[in-house]
Amino acid sequence: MTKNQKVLTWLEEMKALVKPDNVVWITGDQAQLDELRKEATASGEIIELNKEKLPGCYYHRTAVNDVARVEDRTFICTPTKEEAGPINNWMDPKEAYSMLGKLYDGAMKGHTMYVIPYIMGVYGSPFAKVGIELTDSIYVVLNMDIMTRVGNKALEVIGDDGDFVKCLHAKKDINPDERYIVHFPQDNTIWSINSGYGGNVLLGKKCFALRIASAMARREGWMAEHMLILGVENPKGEVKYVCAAFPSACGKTNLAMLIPPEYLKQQGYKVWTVGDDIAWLRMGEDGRLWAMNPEAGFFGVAPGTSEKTNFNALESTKKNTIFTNVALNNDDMTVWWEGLDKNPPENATEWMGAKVNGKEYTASGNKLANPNSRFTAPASNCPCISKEFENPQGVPISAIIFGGRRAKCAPLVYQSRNWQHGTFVGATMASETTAAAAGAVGVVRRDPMAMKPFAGYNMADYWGHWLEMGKKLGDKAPKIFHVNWFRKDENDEFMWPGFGDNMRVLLWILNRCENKVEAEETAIGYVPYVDDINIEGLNIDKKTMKDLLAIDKKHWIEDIEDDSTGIKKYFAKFGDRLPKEMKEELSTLEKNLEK
Ligand code: OXD
Ligand code: MN
Repeated sequence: MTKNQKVLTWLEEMKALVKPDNVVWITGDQAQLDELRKEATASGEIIELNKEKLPGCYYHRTAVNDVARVEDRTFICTPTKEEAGPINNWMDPKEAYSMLGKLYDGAMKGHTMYVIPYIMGVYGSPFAKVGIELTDSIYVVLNMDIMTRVGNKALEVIGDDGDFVKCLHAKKDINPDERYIVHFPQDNTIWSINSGYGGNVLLGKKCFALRIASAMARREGWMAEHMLILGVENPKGEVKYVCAAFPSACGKTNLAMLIPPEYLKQQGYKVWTVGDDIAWLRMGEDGRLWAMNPEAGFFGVAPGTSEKTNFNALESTKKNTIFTNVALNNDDMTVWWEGLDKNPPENATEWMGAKVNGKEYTASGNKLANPNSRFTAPASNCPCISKEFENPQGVPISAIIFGGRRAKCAPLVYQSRNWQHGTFVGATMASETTAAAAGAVGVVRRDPMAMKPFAGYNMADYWGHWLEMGKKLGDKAPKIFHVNWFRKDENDEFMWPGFGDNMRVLLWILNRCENKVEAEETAIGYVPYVDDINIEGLNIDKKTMKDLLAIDKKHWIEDIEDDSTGIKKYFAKFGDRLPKEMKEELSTLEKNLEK
């Protein structure tokens, strides 16, 4: 398969450790993947869905104890704890290898080990990187085939001597007490054991493309970010690209696949999706920041996805898709989840495998699909996939957008004063839980750049790296913005319609990038003048727009000072490693708020 001695030596070591019965190389050949689909169907690991309605689609159920990423069992094993920083779990690398070595010993006895060479990024791109995942799960092979570019091409990329990220996954007994997702950034190595859930086992995604890649990116002078990438095409046919980082459940996939409101569609505006979750960014020869989506598919949350909320995501799942932990409609072998439509199938199997009358079951408040049930869909299925999706250079970025769920604090949109201030805006990003429980006001969780669970090294150093990148990019750096689609009024109602109407805000952002619109300078940055966000066709008046854009200094001071979640308290965790520029930005904000 390959003459690359680094691959062969590692493979022998891993074989000696996990002791599989057989070893099968995944070549990328469709006939081989078809055989694996047949084998997994015969064993019950996957179920084939309706051939007419969902051609090439399969269904899979994970263990009930294994339905999400496990952040408390995710480790960054840098040589020192300081390098991993205060918000990552850390283990000494030697101890981790030794402890996990015992768990892996013989873990694949009686199983076949699949060797999956894969590319993160476009084949032929100088910015693509290769990983090899060893796994005893056909489900993993089939998902990796959708999410990455698998097969011999990856071996071709590394040639006889190139490096790769070493990924080892064994299902073992899916024992949650011995489940570990462990990263060794200095060795480009990932070890995952006792899980079968996507985010823990599709090692190209969060483990490689974010945690390991963020550490590589720092060493090599680029950035690996938890960001969507989209293009906005104007009526003249010019396309401008933006990246956006939002924490989970803040609408990243929805924004990436947005359908413009009618008045803009009629003028000829379009949105093109380049990526919905991860962006690799680097400085191009022209000095600008360029972004590439390292993935080839979408691993999207199913519940809440409907024709209305995200038509393009739903369309993407109509063929060659794997559904995990949704509900089955036994009458026609299709799938269902909460929020798809108002008609739960009567003859259903819920996500844990029990046959139920779906109508009665959901009427009693039960959920047919797990709230974190997923679709794994090829990006090529997406009706609005960008024609630059396969461009080996990626796309040039005009704006970076941070966002969170803030009922009160952040206005609908504002622009940072410059890259350093924008880095501070990202570093202090937070999202609030809704005030559903009695007495509870939104609980703020800090999630810097939406990377809290994904930075492969000390977050303070990661901010330092952002500042470095800004210095390199100089005045060609993208402008940095913050949005908040989730502001609420005094009746606890959302004030902004969100979804496609977010395009109205994107246009203000792009106009700012091109100096086409003025803005008001405030304590926190530049805020739109009320008339500069188009509200044609919306059920919103000027007064609401004013409120959406208002800055209440009291809330901002609380955000800095709060005893448990405030910025000061958060920054203090990082001690001396906190870049001085972040301290400067904090005191500027404090001074501005005092005025
Ligand atoms: C996530 C995901 O958990 O994209 O952020 O799956
Ligand atoms: Mn994500």
